[in-house]
This record gives sequence, structure tokens and C-alpha cells, in this order.
Amino acid sequence: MSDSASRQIDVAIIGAGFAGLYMLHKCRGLGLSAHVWEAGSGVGGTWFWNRYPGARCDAESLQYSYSFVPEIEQEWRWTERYATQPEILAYIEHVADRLDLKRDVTCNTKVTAARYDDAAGLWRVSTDKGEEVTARFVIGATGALSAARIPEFKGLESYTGETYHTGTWPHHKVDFAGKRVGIIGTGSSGVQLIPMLAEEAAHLHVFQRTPAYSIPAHNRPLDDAYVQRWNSNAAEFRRKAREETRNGMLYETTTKSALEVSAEERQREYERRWAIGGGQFLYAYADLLVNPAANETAADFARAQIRSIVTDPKVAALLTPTDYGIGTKRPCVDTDYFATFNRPNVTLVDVNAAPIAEITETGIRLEDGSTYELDAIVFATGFDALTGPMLAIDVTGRSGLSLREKWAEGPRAYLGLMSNGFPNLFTVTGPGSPSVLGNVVVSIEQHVDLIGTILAHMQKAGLTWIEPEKAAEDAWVQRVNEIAAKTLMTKAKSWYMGANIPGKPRVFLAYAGGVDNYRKECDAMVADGFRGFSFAA
Ligand code: NA7
Repeated sequence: MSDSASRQIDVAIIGAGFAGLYMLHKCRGLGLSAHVWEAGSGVGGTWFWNRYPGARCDAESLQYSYSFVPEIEQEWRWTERYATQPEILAYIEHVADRLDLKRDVTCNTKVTAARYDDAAGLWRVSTDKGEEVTARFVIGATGALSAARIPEFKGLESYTGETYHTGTWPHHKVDFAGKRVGIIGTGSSGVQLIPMLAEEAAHLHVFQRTPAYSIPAHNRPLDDAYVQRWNSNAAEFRRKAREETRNGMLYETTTKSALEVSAEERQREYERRWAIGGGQFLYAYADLLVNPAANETAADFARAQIRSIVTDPKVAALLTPTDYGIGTKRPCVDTDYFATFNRPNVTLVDVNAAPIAEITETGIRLEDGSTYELDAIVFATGFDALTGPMLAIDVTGRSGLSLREKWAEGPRAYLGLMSNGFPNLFTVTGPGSPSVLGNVVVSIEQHVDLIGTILAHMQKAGLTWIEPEKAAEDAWVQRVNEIAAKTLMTKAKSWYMGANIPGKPRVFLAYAGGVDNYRKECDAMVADGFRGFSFAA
């Protein structure tokens, strides 16, 4: 990969994951000089960093992949319904090689600042390697879940054992054999990792604050006939996923309410969907995420599954979510998660009842005085989602306006794409766009295509400057909030709401109106002469 970038380029791209790589390809197609900076030592973004045992995508492989080069789609053979992290990373590497992208990627380098120079009308981008580059456009392809976070536990630095975070997992195999291991966190990452740790560790303590709803993955190898059927119809399947679904995935949906059918019919439908596995379950009825009574029927079904698997009723009760609805926090998809708690070498510790008071030299102490001696602690404690990655960079726009100040009360961006005061700065799947609510690769492709359309328009019309109007941005932020408020997702304490970070504003961070509707909004904006954006030559 290239070690240095030319000092003056058209487009500076931050991040070499799914978004940054496609953005680079798009810029090349427009004849623009573009360069990517990437903190990791290789491309892949999320799939470069999250290397913990058991890491998989919880969207189906054939759908969670690029569609912009049909030949690549046809030549890549996914092996499992839900791909493992190594397979997804190998796929991204393959695409990067196939399109010769790596020569314009500088790895092991963090962008530390991006400052808009009003007089020159250019961005000055600085890196932690002391590089400074000027660029006409900056594109934040930083990912929604890339700022890994360890809570500020008292005494953490005094701990003498090994520590790991799922989102910054080492590249070597970590040996847990014979060790006393503690894991904090039971979100998607913890739910995937816990069964793997339990198989290896001498003893595993799971420190749980909030129990998770989890749907079985029913993962399986993909057979040739299935792949063949997909490949023969790929273009149409992809179009449907993009244009006709709420979340960018081809799930079986219905317009029926959970409350308009009999209890028996509902039970049969939930059983059928549970047997299919994965995110399909939440699409059993149209109102599961908007009507509390409807949601409760699905939540009850999921709770009963936990009781049927976990043999100790006290442990089952602790593992059962009661104070939030299913799907109102991101639902987990698992393989053998609940059964893991039947193992004699696994202990569930309730850190809701007695929170973690401190991390000691040798383990964890809870507020009730109980202590746990541990050789290793794994933090599956999540990310500073959506806003964290861009705010980690010192971004300064027009007239010295800082992005951190502007977003102090929550993110503000028109279409989740650009923020007033920050000309020529785009974010791919930024806050206020559908982003994490669904198949993020579909949303990435849509945003990159949209940015490409905007850049092509500017080239053609001889324009050099674009900024969203404040009124358009205000109206969009209001719309995002109104749509979210109609769902049950604003009722739960989740990273969708910024609730996992002390002090982070409690604002719903994504557009919950569906990727289908969002695309229509964007297409209408373009058709309407780029409504809401100001341009200058
Ligand atoms: P999540 O979903 O944010 O899960 C983090 C977990 O860590 C969750 O169970 C938290 O409990 C727990 N946590 C966080 N801070 C603490 C403290 N201080 N004490 C105890 N427990 C704590 O992150 P993941 O990495 O699992 O998943 C993120 C996304 O990546 C996922 O949704 C997929 O889209 C991929 P809490 O629920 O806050 O009580």
C-alpha cells in the first residue's frame, strides 16, 4: 500500500472499510484524485477490527455484500448463511485487490484533524504521522461502530491480568485455556463471543447489566443450488432490497398487525419464524416496533424460548429481558448463547443489581462487596456509535466552527449526509441517515452513489462548493426525531439513543423511516435540483 499521499488532492477519504473503498472507486470513475487514510494496518474497517472468536455478520452473506460490480458478485462464493469475520475480511481484501484500490490507501494512519480554510476554499487534513494534505472535498467513511469504548471503571489501570475489547481484538490467537475469564457486556458482540469463551476457559464469569433478546441464527453452509438461484436473479434481488424494503434485506414481510390474529395463529407464525432464524422474526407483524401490545406478544415468545433452554430457573429469569421491548435495542442473533449458561464452567453475574464498583489488581469487585479473581477480562462494552468516530477527529468548518460544538446537543446533518457550516464535507451513513438500521452495505452503496451524483453534477456545472441550507437541515433533524418518536426504539436505553455513553445527548441517531423511503427522499431531492443544498462556482 502507498506510504504517502500527494499533498493536494480532490478528495480525502477517512476510513478504508466498505464505505471508504467504494468511495475511492467512485471518485476514480469520476476522474477525481482521491486518497484514503486508514487507522488499521489493513483495509476492512469493522471487519478488520472485530476479530474476536465467533465474530460474524448477523445479516445474510449474499445480501451483506457489494452489488456495484456484478462480476465480483458472481465470482465470489460465500460459504455460510452468516459469514464469519475472516471470510468477510477476505472478501473486502478481494474487492480491494480486484479494483486495485490499495495503491491509494495509507494504512496505520489516523486522520487527527480536518480544517476548512475559508480563504482558500479547501480542507486541510492532518494525520497522526505529521502529514498535511489539502483537499477540495473530505468524506468521512469512518463507520458507525468503529469507536470502541471501555467504560471508565475505577482501578482499570491497576489490573495486572490480560484485557481485551471485542472491537480491537488482537491479530494473534488469544489462549484462554485453563484461565479464569470475565466478560463484561451481553450485546451482539458478547452474545457471539460468550459461547466460544465458555468452550475454552477454565471458568467464565459473564457480567450482565441488561439481558439481551437473542434470536437463533440457524447458521448453515450455503448450498450450490441456493447460491445459483441467488446469482441468476441477483440484479432483481438487489433492486428489491434497495427500493422495496425497510431495512435493505429481503425478508418476508406483512402488513398484518400482531393483534388482528388469534393467539394460536400468532404462536404458529412466531414458531415458524424462530425456526428460520435471524432478523426475519421481527418482521412477523407490521406493528411489532410501533405498538407496545403487539411488541409484547413477540417479546413474550422470545422470553419463553429462554426459559425452555436454560435449566436453572433463577439463571433463566436473570437472562430474561423484562423492561424493554424486543427489537427496541438492536436484537442479537446467536448460536447456542442461552445453552451456554447450562455449562458448569459458566456463571452469570448480575451487575444491574450490584454494579461493578472497581477493577482491582486481580479481578472485579462489585458494589455489594463480592469479588471475582480473573486472569483475563474481556470488554464487550460496545462503541460510541454513529457520532463517536467523526467527533474523534478535530473537524473545523467555516469561520472556525467546530463539529464537536455544533453536535454538542446531538448530531445535525441534512439527510445525514452534510452539516451546515461544513462545506464539501460528506459523511457516509452518518447520523440522521438509515445507517445501522438495516443492511448497512445497502445504505453505504446508496450514499456513495448519491455523493457520486452530487460530485458529477458539480463537475458538469463548474461548481466547487456545496453546503446544506440551515433550514433544510433543521427540517430534516426534526423529521428524523419525529419518525423515531413514533417507534418504540426511543423507549429503550440503547446505543441507538446514545444511552450507552454517560453524558452523550439522548437523541435517536438514525433515520427510522426505512431505507426504501430514505432513498425516495434522496432521489426526490436530486430530481428537484438538489433541493436544500447551496452551490457556488
Ligand atoms: P452493545 O450492543 O453496545 O453492547 C454493550 C454491552 O456492554 C451491553 O450489554 C451493555 O449493557 C454492556 N455495558 C456497557 N457498559 C457497561 C458497564 N459500565 N457495566 C456493565 N455492562 C456494561 O455493543 P456490541 O459490541 O455488543 O454490539 C454493537 C453492535 O455491533 C451490534 O448491535 C451490532 O450492530 C454490531 P447495557 O445494555 O448498556 O446495560
